[in-house]
Amino acid sequence: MLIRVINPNTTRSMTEKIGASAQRVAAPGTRIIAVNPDSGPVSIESHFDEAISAVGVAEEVRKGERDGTDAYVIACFGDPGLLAARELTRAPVIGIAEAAFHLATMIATRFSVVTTLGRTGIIAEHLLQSYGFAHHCRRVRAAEIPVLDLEDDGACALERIVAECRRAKAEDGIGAIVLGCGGMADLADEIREAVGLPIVEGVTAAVKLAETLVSLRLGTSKHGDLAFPPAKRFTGQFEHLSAQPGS
Ligand code: 2AL
Repeated sequence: MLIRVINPNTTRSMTEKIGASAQRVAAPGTRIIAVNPDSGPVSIESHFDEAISAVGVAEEVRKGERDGTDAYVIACFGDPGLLAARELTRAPVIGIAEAAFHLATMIATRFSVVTTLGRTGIIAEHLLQSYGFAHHCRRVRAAEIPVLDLEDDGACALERIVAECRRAKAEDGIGAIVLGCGGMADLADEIREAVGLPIVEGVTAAVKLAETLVSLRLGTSKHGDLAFPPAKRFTGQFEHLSAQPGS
């Protein structure tokens, strides 16, 4: 089974970290390819960053279709371009936020999210609403860490995330915590150890859900709104996204 894990930002070191976390939980027969777009923001922490990154996600799905990909994971907590990506393939496409929310509700009645910057909290809140998980989430918290500080050993990211998780445990009346950034994938075990609560991390959750869907032969439905988009010509810098085989 081939799972293409797409880090929607262009920071290669984060893509490698995400790929290693994905491979660590993958079944023996699963091969992970971790990729990121060639162009776009180095980190995603605004609505604007998300909008631009969604084009890169679509490009990576188109590339994956040429490689026989069995499933895709979108490894950014805003799940940028998720529905567009689903339109482009019959394979399952899983966003890390939706994967983490689903699993959190199966192990706890209430959870909180601990994300990077406060200003990106609204992105998680919108997803909780649109996916129907808002009633399960007590609070979206932020450790106030810029995404790229997760790549900087001197930034004390782990300590700051643990401190916020401990506040969530003490104040929110929750049974689990969802980590709110793909760049936190390598920290989940240490955070779990330090906080003493189930910590749901989206990259690993999405890989296991992708494996489940593939093994059950469940792919993205092509009946209805997730059918391939209408063939048409794109112009200018997006000409390469014009009608493709299979669409
Ligand atoms: C993210 C994420 O997961 N990757 C990134 O660049 N930005 N989202 C976030 N809330 O920090």
